[in-house]
Amino acid sequence: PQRVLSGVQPSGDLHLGNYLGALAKFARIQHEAPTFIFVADLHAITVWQEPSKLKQQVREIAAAYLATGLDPKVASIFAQSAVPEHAELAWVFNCVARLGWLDRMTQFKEKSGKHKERASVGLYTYPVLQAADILIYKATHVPVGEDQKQHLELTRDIAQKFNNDFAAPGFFPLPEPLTQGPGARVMSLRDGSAKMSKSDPSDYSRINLTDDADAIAQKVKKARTDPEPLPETMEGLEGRPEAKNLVGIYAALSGKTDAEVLAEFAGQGFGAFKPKLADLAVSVMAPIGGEMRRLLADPGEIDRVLAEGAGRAREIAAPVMAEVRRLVGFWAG
Ligand code: AQP
Repeated sequence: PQRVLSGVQPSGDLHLGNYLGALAKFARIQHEAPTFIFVADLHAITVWQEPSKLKQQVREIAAAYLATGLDPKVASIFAQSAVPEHAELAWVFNCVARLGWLDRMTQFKEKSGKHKERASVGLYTYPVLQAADILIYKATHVPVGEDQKQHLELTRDIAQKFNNDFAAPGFFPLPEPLTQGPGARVMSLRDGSAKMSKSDPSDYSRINLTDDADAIAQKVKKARTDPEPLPETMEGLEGRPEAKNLVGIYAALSGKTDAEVLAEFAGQGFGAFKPKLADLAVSVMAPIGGEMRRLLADPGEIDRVLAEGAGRAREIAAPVMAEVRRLVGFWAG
Protein backbone atom coordinates (compact mmCIF):
# COMPACT_ATOMS: atom_id res chain seq x y z
CA PRO A 1 0.00 0.00 0.00
CA GLN A 2 1.10 3.58 -0.65
CA ARG A 3 -1.32 5.28 1.74
CA VAL A 4 -3.90 3.71 4.03
CA LEU A 5 -7.07 5.31 5.38
CA SER A 6 -10.00 4.08 7.42
CA GLY A 7 -12.38 5.15 10.17
CA VAL A 8 -15.11 4.09 12.54
CA GLN A 9 -18.23 5.97 13.63
CA PRO A 10 -18.64 7.18 17.21
CA SER A 11 -22.23 5.96 17.28
CA GLY A 12 -22.25 3.26 19.93
CA ASP A 13 -20.13 0.65 21.67
CA LEU A 14 -17.51 -0.99 19.51
CA HIS A 15 -17.73 -4.75 19.27
CA LEU A 16 -15.77 -7.81 18.26
CA GLY A 17 -16.82 -7.36 14.60
CA ASN A 18 -15.40 -3.84 14.51
CA TYR A 19 -12.27 -5.13 16.19
CA LEU A 20 -11.60 -8.06 13.87
CA GLY A 21 -12.94 -6.44 10.69
CA ALA A 22 -11.28 -3.07 11.22
CA LEU A 23 -9.25 -2.09 14.32
CA ALA A 24 -7.01 -5.15 14.46
CA LYS A 25 -6.17 -4.57 10.80
CA PHE A 26 -5.30 -0.92 11.41
CA ALA A 27 -2.74 -1.90 14.01
CA ARG A 28 -1.12 -4.38 11.64
CA ILE A 29 -1.03 -2.20 8.55
CA GLN A 30 0.30 1.00 10.16
CA HIS A 31 3.84 -0.36 9.83
CA GLU A 32 3.48 -0.99 6.09
CA ALA A 33 2.45 2.44 4.80
CA PRO A 34 1.54 5.95 5.96
CA THR A 35 -1.75 5.36 7.77
CA PHE A 36 -4.60 7.81 8.53
CA ILE A 37 -7.30 6.60 10.92
CA PHE A 38 -10.15 8.92 11.83
CA VAL A 39 -13.20 8.98 14.07
CA ALA A 40 -16.18 9.52 11.79
CA ASP A 41 -18.25 12.07 13.69
CA LEU A 42 -19.62 13.62 10.48
CA HIS A 43 -20.92 10.18 9.53
CA ALA A 44 -22.33 9.60 13.01
CA ILE A 45 -24.86 12.45 12.74
CA THR A 46 -26.55 10.82 9.73
CA VAL A 47 -28.66 9.40 12.56
CA TRP A 48 -29.44 11.46 15.68
CA GLN A 49 -26.59 11.86 18.19
CA GLU A 50 -26.95 13.66 21.48
CA PRO A 51 -24.78 16.80 21.09
CA SER A 52 -23.66 16.75 24.73
CA LYS A 53 -22.31 13.21 24.30
CA LEU A 54 -20.70 13.30 20.88
CA LYS A 55 -17.25 14.53 21.99
CA GLN A 56 -17.02 11.80 24.61
CA GLN A 57 -18.06 9.22 22.00
CA VAL A 58 -15.20 10.44 19.79
CA ARG A 59 -12.78 10.00 22.69
CA GLU A 60 -14.03 6.47 23.23
CA ILE A 61 -13.27 5.46 19.66
CA ALA A 62 -9.86 7.12 19.88
CA ALA A 63 -9.24 5.19 23.11
CA ALA A 64 -10.20 1.99 21.30
CA TYR A 65 -7.72 2.77 18.52
CA LEU A 66 -4.92 3.25 21.02
CA ALA A 67 -5.91 0.25 23.13
CA THR A 68 -5.92 -2.05 20.09
CA GLY A 69 -2.41 -1.08 19.11
CA LEU A 70 -2.48 2.00 16.90
CA ASP A 71 0.64 4.00 17.64
CA PRO A 72 0.11 7.78 17.33
CA LYS A 73 3.77 8.20 16.45
CA VAL A 74 3.26 5.94 13.45
CA ALA A 75 -0.35 6.54 12.36
CA SER A 76 -2.28 9.83 12.22
CA ILE A 77 -5.38 9.59 14.42
CA PHE A 78 -7.95 12.39 14.28
CA ALA A 79 -11.62 13.40 14.34
CA GLN A 80 -13.20 13.80 10.91
CA SER A 81 -14.84 17.12 11.84
CA ALA A 82 -11.42 18.58 12.68
CA VAL A 83 -10.48 18.41 8.99
CA PRO A 84 -13.10 20.47 7.11
CA GLU A 85 -11.77 19.33 3.73
CA HIS A 86 -13.69 16.04 4.13
CA ALA A 87 -17.03 17.84 3.98
CA GLU A 88 -15.86 20.26 1.32
CA LEU A 89 -14.77 17.50 -1.05
CA ALA A 90 -17.96 15.57 -0.28
CA TRP A 91 -19.99 18.44 -1.74
CA VAL A 92 -18.07 18.28 -5.00
CA PHE A 93 -18.51 14.51 -5.05
CA ASN A 94 -22.26 14.90 -4.46
CA CYS A 95 -22.26 16.59 -7.83
CA VAL A 96 -20.12 13.86 -9.45
CA ALA A 97 -21.96 10.79 -8.13
CA ARG A 98 -25.21 9.79 -9.86
CA LEU A 99 -28.51 9.11 -8.09
CA GLY A 100 -28.63 5.73 -9.79
CA TRP A 101 -25.34 4.74 -8.18
CA LEU A 102 -26.58 5.58 -4.69
CA ASP A 103 -29.93 3.88 -5.28
CA ARG A 104 -28.05 0.59 -5.46
CA MET A 105 -26.44 0.89 -1.99
CA THR A 106 -27.72 -1.93 0.19
CA GLN A 107 -26.58 -0.38 3.49
CA PHE A 108 -28.93 2.58 3.01
CA LYS A 109 -31.79 0.18 2.41
CA GLU A 110 -30.94 -1.70 5.61
CA LYS A 111 -30.34 1.36 7.78
CA SER A 112 -33.26 3.47 6.56
CA GLY A 113 -35.70 0.69 7.45
CA LYS A 114 -39.33 0.70 6.45
CA HIS A 115 -39.73 4.48 6.35
CA LYS A 116 -37.01 5.63 4.04
CA GLU A 117 -38.71 8.98 3.38
CA ARG A 118 -37.97 9.81 7.04
CA ALA A 119 -34.24 9.01 6.83
CA SER A 120 -31.84 11.96 6.69
CA VAL A 121 -30.49 13.00 3.32
CA GLY A 122 -27.06 12.56 4.90
CA LEU A 123 -27.71 8.86 5.45
CA TYR A 124 -28.41 8.57 1.74
CA THR A 125 -25.27 10.39 0.63
CA TYR A 126 -23.14 8.74 3.36
CA PRO A 127 -21.08 6.74 0.82
CA VAL A 128 -20.26 9.98 -1.02
CA LEU A 129 -18.76 11.44 2.16
CA GLN A 130 -16.92 8.16 2.57
CA ALA A 131 -15.42 8.59 -0.90
CA ALA A 132 -14.28 12.07 0.12
CA ASP A 133 -12.76 10.72 3.36
CA ILE A 134 -10.59 8.37 1.34
CA LEU A 135 -9.74 10.50 -1.67
CA ILE A 136 -8.92 13.73 0.18
CA TYR A 137 -5.77 11.83 1.22
CA LYS A 138 -5.44 10.10 -2.16
CA ALA A 139 -5.44 6.89 -0.13
CA THR A 140 -4.76 3.73 -2.09
CA HIS A 141 -5.86 1.08 0.44
CA VAL A 142 -8.78 0.93 2.84
CA PRO A 143 -8.91 -1.74 5.57
CA VAL A 144 -12.61 -2.40 6.33
CA GLY A 145 -15.04 -5.26 6.98
CA GLU A 146 -16.72 -7.00 4.08
CA ASP A 147 -19.91 -4.97 4.52
CA GLN A 148 -18.07 -1.92 3.15
CA LYS A 149 -17.08 -3.45 -0.19
CA GLN A 150 -19.95 -1.92 -2.12
CA HIS A 151 -19.12 1.55 -0.79
CA LEU A 152 -15.51 1.13 -1.90
CA GLU A 153 -16.70 0.32 -5.41
CA LEU A 154 -18.66 3.55 -5.38
CA THR A 155 -15.54 5.43 -4.28
CA ARG A 156 -13.71 4.03 -7.30
CA ASP A 157 -16.54 5.08 -9.61
CA ILE A 158 -16.49 8.60 -8.17
CA ALA A 159 -12.70 8.85 -8.49
CA GLN A 160 -12.83 7.71 -12.09
CA LYS A 161 -15.66 10.05 -13.06
CA PHE A 162 -14.00 13.01 -11.38
CA ASN A 163 -10.74 12.30 -13.20
CA ASN A 164 -12.64 12.10 -16.51
CA ASP A 165 -14.98 15.05 -15.99
CA PHE A 166 -12.21 17.41 -14.95
CA ALA A 167 -9.62 16.17 -17.44
CA ALA A 168 -7.27 15.12 -14.67
CA PRO A 169 -6.24 11.55 -15.51
CA GLY A 170 -4.82 9.77 -12.48
CA PHE A 171 -5.54 12.70 -10.15
CA PHE A 172 -7.42 10.48 -7.72
CA PRO A 173 -6.22 6.89 -7.31
CA LEU A 174 -8.78 4.07 -7.50
CA PRO A 175 -8.49 2.74 -3.94
CA GLU A 176 -8.56 -0.95 -3.07
CA PRO A 177 -10.52 -2.37 -0.15
CA LEU A 178 -8.53 -4.60 2.21
CA THR A 179 -11.30 -6.89 3.36
CA GLN A 180 -9.59 -10.25 3.24
CA GLY A 181 -8.44 -12.20 6.25
CA PRO A 182 -10.17 -13.80 9.21
CA GLY A 183 -12.87 -11.77 10.92
CA ALA A 184 -13.88 -9.89 7.78
CA ARG A 185 -17.50 -10.69 8.57
CA VAL A 186 -18.35 -11.51 12.17
CA MET A 187 -21.98 -12.52 12.68
CA SER A 188 -24.35 -11.90 15.58
CA LEU A 189 -24.06 -14.34 18.50
CA ARG A 190 -27.86 -14.66 18.47
CA ASP A 191 -28.41 -15.10 14.73
CA GLY A 192 -25.76 -16.48 12.38
CA SER A 193 -27.38 -14.83 9.37
CA ALA A 194 -27.14 -11.22 10.68
CA LYS A 195 -23.87 -9.32 11.03
CA MET A 196 -22.69 -8.41 14.49
CA SER A 197 -23.71 -4.76 14.78
CA LYS A 198 -23.72 -1.83 17.20
CA SER A 199 -27.34 -1.13 16.48
CA ASP A 200 -28.63 -4.64 17.30
CA PRO A 201 -30.98 -4.12 20.27
CA SER A 202 -29.76 -7.33 21.94
CA ASP A 203 -26.53 -6.81 23.90
CA TYR A 204 -26.10 -10.60 23.85
CA SER A 205 -25.69 -10.44 20.06
CA ARG A 206 -22.21 -8.94 20.38
CA ILE A 207 -19.10 -8.77 22.54
CA ASN A 208 -18.33 -5.13 23.26
CA LEU A 209 -14.78 -3.89 23.56
CA THR A 210 -15.66 -2.55 26.99
CA ASP A 211 -17.19 -5.80 28.32
CA ASP A 212 -15.39 -7.23 31.35
CA ALA A 213 -14.23 -10.84 31.57
CA ASP A 214 -17.49 -12.07 33.11
CA ALA A 215 -19.66 -10.45 30.48
CA ILE A 216 -17.51 -11.83 27.67
CA ALA A 217 -17.65 -15.37 29.08
CA GLN A 218 -21.43 -15.13 29.64
CA LYS A 219 -22.07 -13.99 26.10
CA VAL A 220 -19.99 -16.81 24.61
CA LYS A 221 -21.78 -19.32 26.85
CA LYS A 222 -25.20 -18.01 25.77
CA ALA A 223 -24.30 -17.79 22.07
CA ARG A 224 -26.73 -19.66 19.86
CA THR A 225 -25.42 -22.99 18.52
CA ASP A 226 -26.69 -26.34 17.31
CA PRO A 227 -26.51 -29.76 18.97
CA GLU A 228 -24.09 -31.31 16.45
CA PRO A 229 -20.38 -31.79 17.23
CA LEU A 230 -17.83 -29.82 15.25
CA PRO A 231 -17.06 -31.42 11.89
CA GLU A 232 -13.67 -32.31 10.45
CA THR A 233 -13.85 -30.03 7.43
CA MET A 234 -15.31 -26.67 6.47
CA GLU A 235 -17.91 -28.36 4.24
CA GLY A 236 -19.38 -29.83 7.41
CA LEU A 237 -20.21 -26.27 8.58
CA GLU A 238 -22.43 -25.56 5.57
CA GLY A 239 -25.97 -24.79 6.69
CA ARG A 240 -24.73 -24.22 10.27
CA PRO A 241 -24.17 -20.44 10.33
CA GLU A 242 -23.87 -20.11 14.12
CA ALA A 243 -21.31 -22.91 14.34
CA LYS A 244 -19.39 -21.46 11.41
CA ASN A 245 -19.34 -18.05 13.05
CA LEU A 246 -17.94 -19.33 16.35
CA VAL A 247 -15.24 -21.30 14.56
CA GLY A 248 -14.40 -18.19 12.54
CA ILE A 249 -14.17 -16.06 15.70
CA TYR A 250 -11.90 -18.61 17.36
CA ALA A 251 -9.68 -18.67 14.27
CA ALA A 252 -9.48 -14.88 14.00
CA LEU A 253 -8.71 -14.42 17.71
CA SER A 254 -6.05 -17.12 17.77
CA GLY A 255 -4.42 -16.28 14.43
CA LYS A 256 -5.21 -19.78 13.12
CA THR A 257 -7.13 -20.82 10.02
CA ASP A 258 -10.66 -22.23 10.25
CA ALA A 259 -9.26 -25.60 9.13
CA GLU A 260 -6.69 -25.61 11.93
CA VAL A 261 -9.40 -24.87 14.47
CA LEU A 262 -11.52 -27.75 13.15
CA ALA A 263 -8.52 -30.08 13.21
CA GLU A 264 -8.17 -29.26 16.90
CA PHE A 265 -11.84 -29.57 17.88
CA ALA A 266 -13.40 -32.04 15.39
CA GLY A 267 -15.83 -34.39 17.10
CA GLN A 268 -16.27 -32.16 20.17
CA GLY A 269 -19.60 -30.52 20.98
CA PHE A 270 -20.15 -26.90 21.93
CA GLY A 271 -20.17 -27.84 25.59
CA ALA A 272 -16.44 -28.40 25.22
CA PHE A 273 -15.70 -25.78 22.59
CA LYS A 274 -17.43 -22.78 24.17
CA PRO A 275 -15.32 -22.64 27.35
CA LYS A 276 -12.18 -22.66 25.21
CA LEU A 277 -13.57 -19.90 23.05
CA ALA A 278 -14.60 -17.94 26.15
CA ASP A 279 -11.08 -18.17 27.60
CA LEU A 280 -9.55 -17.06 24.33
CA ALA A 281 -11.99 -14.16 23.90
CA VAL A 282 -11.38 -13.00 27.47
CA SER A 283 -7.61 -13.17 27.05
CA VAL A 284 -7.69 -10.99 23.92
CA MET A 285 -10.60 -8.65 24.64
CA ALA A 286 -10.53 -7.98 28.39
CA PRO A 287 -7.12 -6.21 28.34
CA ILE A 288 -8.38 -3.94 25.54
CA GLY A 289 -11.33 -2.85 27.67
CA GLY A 290 -9.01 -2.29 30.62
CA GLU A 291 -6.68 -0.10 28.60
CA MET A 292 -9.62 1.91 27.23
CA ARG A 293 -10.84 2.60 30.76
CA ARG A 294 -7.35 3.69 31.79
CA LEU A 295 -7.04 6.10 28.85
CA LEU A 296 -10.53 7.53 29.33
CA ALA A 297 -9.96 8.21 33.03
CA ASP A 298 -7.61 11.03 32.03
CA PRO A 299 -8.50 12.06 28.47
CA GLY A 300 -5.63 14.55 28.15
CA GLU A 301 -3.52 12.05 26.28
CA ILE A 302 -6.33 11.19 23.86
CA ASP A 303 -7.03 14.87 23.17
CA ARG A 304 -3.35 15.51 22.43
CA VAL A 305 -3.23 12.56 20.03
CA LEU A 306 -6.33 13.84 18.21
CA ALA A 307 -4.98 17.38 17.92
CA GLU A 308 -1.64 16.25 16.55
CA GLY A 309 -3.27 13.78 14.16
CA ALA A 310 -5.59 16.46 12.78
CA GLY A 311 -2.60 18.68 12.09
CA ARG A 312 -0.86 15.96 10.10
CA ALA A 313 -4.06 15.09 8.25
CA ARG A 314 -4.65 18.69 7.19
CA GLU A 315 -1.14 18.94 5.79
CA ILE A 316 -2.19 16.33 3.22
CA ALA A 317 -5.85 17.30 2.81
CA ALA A 318 -5.51 21.07 2.31
CA PRO A 319 -3.30 20.98 -0.82
CA VAL A 320 -5.43 18.24 -2.40
CA MET A 321 -8.54 20.35 -1.81
CA ALA A 322 -6.82 23.43 -3.24
CA GLU A 323 -6.07 21.44 -6.38
CA VAL A 324 -9.70 20.24 -6.58
CA ARG A 325 -10.92 23.84 -6.33
CA ARG A 326 -8.66 24.79 -9.21
CA LEU A 327 -9.73 21.80 -11.34
CA VAL A 328 -13.44 22.49 -10.76
CA GLY A 329 -12.95 26.19 -11.57
CA PHE A 330 -14.22 27.60 -8.30
CA TRP A 331 -14.01 31.36 -7.79
CA ALA A 332 -12.02 30.76 -4.64
CA GLY A 333 -9.73 28.34 -6.40
N1 AQP B 1 -19.83 -7.74 11.93
C1 AQP B 1 -18.72 -7.21 11.41
N2 AQP B 1 -17.69 -8.00 10.98
C2 AQP B 1 -16.56 -7.45 10.46
N3 AQP B 1 -16.37 -6.12 10.33
C3 AQP B 1 -17.35 -5.31 10.73
N4 AQP B 1 -17.48 -3.96 10.75
C4 AQP B 1 -18.67 -3.63 11.26
N5 AQP B 1 -19.37 -4.73 11.60
C5 AQP B 1 -18.57 -5.79 11.29
C6 AQP B 1 -16.45 -3.05 10.28
O1 AQP B 1 -16.16 -2.15 11.34
C7 AQP B 1 -15.92 -0.86 10.82
C8 AQP B 1 -16.86 0.05 11.57
O2 AQP B 1 -17.60 0.81 10.82
P1 AQP B 1 -18.60 1.90 11.31
O3 AQP B 1 -18.67 2.06 12.75
O4 AQP B 1 -18.26 3.12 10.59
O5 AQP B 1 -19.97 1.42 10.78
P2 AQP B 1 -20.79 0.13 10.63
O6 AQP B 1 -20.28 -0.68 9.51
O7 AQP B 1 -22.16 0.63 10.49
O8 AQP B 1 -20.58 -0.67 11.99
P3 AQP B 1 -21.55 -1.45 12.89
O9 AQP B 1 -20.78 -1.70 14.12
O10 AQP B 1 -22.13 -2.63 12.27
O11 AQP B 1 -22.69 -0.47 13.23
P4 AQP B 1 -24.20 -0.41 12.76
O12 AQP B 1 -24.95 -1.18 13.76
O13 AQP B 1 -24.49 1.03 12.82
O14 AQP B 1 -24.29 -1.02 11.41
C9 AQP B 1 -16.11 -0.97 9.31
O15 AQP B 1 -14.83 -1.18 8.70
C10 AQP B 1 -16.95 -2.20 9.15
O16 AQP B 1 -16.73 -2.85 7.92
